[in-house]
Amino acid sequence: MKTVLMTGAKGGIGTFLRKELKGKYAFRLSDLGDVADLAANETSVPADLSDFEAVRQAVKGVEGVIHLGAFSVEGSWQTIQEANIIGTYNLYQAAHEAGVKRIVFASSNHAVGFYARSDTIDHSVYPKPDTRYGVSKVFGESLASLYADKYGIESLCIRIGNVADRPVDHRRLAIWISPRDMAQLTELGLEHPAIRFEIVYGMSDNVPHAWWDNSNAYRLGYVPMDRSDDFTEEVFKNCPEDTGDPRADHYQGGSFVSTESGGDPTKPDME
Ligand code: 15L
Repeated sequence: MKTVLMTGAKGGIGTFLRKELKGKYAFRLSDLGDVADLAANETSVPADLSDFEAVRQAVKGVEGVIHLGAFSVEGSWQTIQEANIIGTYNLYQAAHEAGVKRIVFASSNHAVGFYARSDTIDHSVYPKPDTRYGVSKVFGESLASLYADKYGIESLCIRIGNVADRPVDHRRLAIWISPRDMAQLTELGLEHPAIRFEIVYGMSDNVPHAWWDNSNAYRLGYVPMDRSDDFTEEVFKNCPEDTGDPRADHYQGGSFVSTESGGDPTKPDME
């Protein structure tokens, strides 16, 4: 059984993945504090990602990393810089020094949040981050690319939509990914023999709502099990399509795009 370090293990996605991937890996679980409810094949290695020495200890001897650890919404520059920019740098550099060859990087849809919902984008589009948080995810993808080309560390970057048991609003009908589909993509990222540097979108089978062309994930063998369209009726019954923030409703990143900029629909960058 492979030993895999999971950073950010106490977060929502980490909690889902531990359940979905139970028994498949020996997990070294890392977060700021101890992970309390350890199952068989799980150990806890608390580490602050901005502390290089702590990260060095955490990666020692592992065969792969699932890098979820981050401040996962918009935050101050200092917060994003420490947790996401320095933290991800430390992770890649420590992995390189320890000879770890495979990393699954939790990127985010907010790396491309300023694409309009009328656009269909694939993995090769130029980034359009909607927040400092989104910028940190673009940074992480760039770092993954650099460490692939320079040092041969293989990365699957998953631009995650929203991992949840069900899509909770209209936007999530486009970007939702079920826990088991997220687990499938993660396992593919750890196991696929021919990954060097790849970007895929972390979404279930979201036809006809999706804005993303996920053909790169399908090319790598991803076969999503769940469909957001099964929840369309429920979402239309419970949520207004118009959230009252036209800018948020116009762009893929939703409310992240209007954080700190007001949500003025007359702004000239509304395409
Ligand atoms: C993310 O990247 C966030 O981490 C998560 O909390 C959700 O807000 C998600 O994006 C989303 O866009 O719904």
